[in-house]
Order: sequence, then C-alpha cells, then structure tokens
Amino acid sequence: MEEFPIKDFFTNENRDKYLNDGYFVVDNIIDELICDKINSYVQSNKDNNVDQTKEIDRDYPFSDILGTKVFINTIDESSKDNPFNLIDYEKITKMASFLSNKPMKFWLKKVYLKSAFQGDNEVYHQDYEYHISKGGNTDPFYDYIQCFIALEDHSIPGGCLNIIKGSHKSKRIPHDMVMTRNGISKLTVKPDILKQLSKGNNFKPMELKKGSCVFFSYVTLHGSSSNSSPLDQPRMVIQFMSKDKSHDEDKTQEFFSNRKLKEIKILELMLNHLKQE
Ligand SMILES: O=C(O)CCC(=O)C(=O)O
Ligand SMILES: [Fe+2]
Repeated sequence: MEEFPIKDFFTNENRDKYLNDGYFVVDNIIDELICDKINSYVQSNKDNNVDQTKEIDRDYPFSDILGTKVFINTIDESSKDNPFNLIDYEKITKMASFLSNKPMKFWLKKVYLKSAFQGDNEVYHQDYEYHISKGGNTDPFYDYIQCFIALEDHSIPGGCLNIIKGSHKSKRIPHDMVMTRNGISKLTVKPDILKQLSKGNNFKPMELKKGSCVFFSYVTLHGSSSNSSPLDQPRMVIQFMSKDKSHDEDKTQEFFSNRKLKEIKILELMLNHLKQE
C-alpha cells in the first residue's frame, strides 16, 4: 500500500481537527513491509532487549505474563539492519510539530507486544501524569504529543486503543494509583469522570489498519481492553516533546522515587490486610 501523501497533511483544517478532538488519525504512515520487519525483529530480540530508559511500564521481573512485555529499541540502534531505522522519523516529527503548533523532538520509542490471548489491558489515563514534573514547567497539551502506530491490524476484540474525544479540553485530570495483575502500578482516572467525558459518542475505538497511526496529546484520555483474540496486536509508540523542553535527570529520579514510595505504601497495605485474614 502507498504511504500517506504528506503534502495533503499540512492543512489548517487538519490542525483544527486535532486541536478540537485531541487526536488525529493518519492512514499508512509506514509501509506494511516495515511493520513486518519490525515485528519479527522485536520477536527475535525481546528476550535480550535491554531497557535503559528506567521507564516504569516495562515487563515486571517476577511476572511470567510474557504478553505484557514492552520492547524498547536499544539494540543496534545505529545499524542499517535495524528495521526501526526504516521509519521516516523526520516526516513523523514534522507532522507532530504541525499538529502541536510547536517544533517537536522525538524522545522515546517503544513497542507494546499486546500478544494474542494474554496482552494486558491499559487503564484509562492521560500520558502527562506519567511525565509531569520531569521537565519543569511544561504545558500538558502543547509541549507533548505521541504517535501511536498499529504494527498489525487493530480490532476491538484484540484490545485496540480507545480514545475519549475532546477529553484534552479538561486539561489535567486527577489520577489514582492502582496495582495491575503483573505487579506494576498504573495511574488511572475515576470511572465516573470517564463516563461523563465519553458521553455523546465521544468514546472512540481506534480500529487502525496495519501501518496506520493516531497522533494524540498527553492530556487526551485513552486506554484499552486486554487482547482476547487469537491475533497479536503490537503497537509502536513514538513520544515527542517541545524542542525547547527537556527531562531533567534529577527531577526524573525524584519522580520515580516518589512513585516507588506510593507503590510500597499500597503493597504494605495489601500485605497487612492479608496478614489480618
Ligand atoms: O497500547 C495501549 O493500549 C495503550 C498505550 C498507551 O497508553 C500509550 O500509547 O500511551
Ligand atoms: Fe498512554
């Protein structure tokens, strides 16, 4: 299939749509053949991939739920044989900058495997909550954007991404911390708020075709169900931040330590509860 003709993308109409909806779908952002190459590369390297990002939603060490793994591309990054290098990041960065109306730089790329029958759900959240305070004074809408690429066809039974249209207009929404079945903590918004914001047909399942993508902001609410289908549903996430911002190492460490303290508190409560029974 032909890649998306970039010249049709840069219109005020498209930007207004993004500013209004909080997301924007682009078909065929990468070629299906590139998706195939990335998928087989991820499958053959997933066990020796080294996560150097210290991000929190990676595979949990004592979990044997392999379908929840997150693959961070840290192997052979400069090699021509690495299929991740076939992606036209320059083009995608231009598109991200256009929608956000600010020059953007790429800062992280990762692949969620979301494997057949076992890929986990993702509780509903705004990405900003995972990065707030890492970069000092940032605007949650204009300083961050992500490009979410379907590396296979995405379907509702496979747990495609669901977006709550217009939710970015609520700006930052309070999140609670919950523990997931594979032992990692996640941040999520209360169901009452989610119900309220999805009213009027604002709940949008993203049944993306292989190689298509959706751009969405760091305050656009999103989440997904688990994969109850026989087909893998890998997705690649490319995250961008404003060129004039950066994540400060000390602030990031502080963010992670605070988070760890909260996790310990929840786990201690659970343990105490178990001991009392
Ligand atoms: O893959 C999913 O269902 C959710 C991924 C996500 O939260 C994200 O791309 O920010
Ligand atoms: Fe997210």
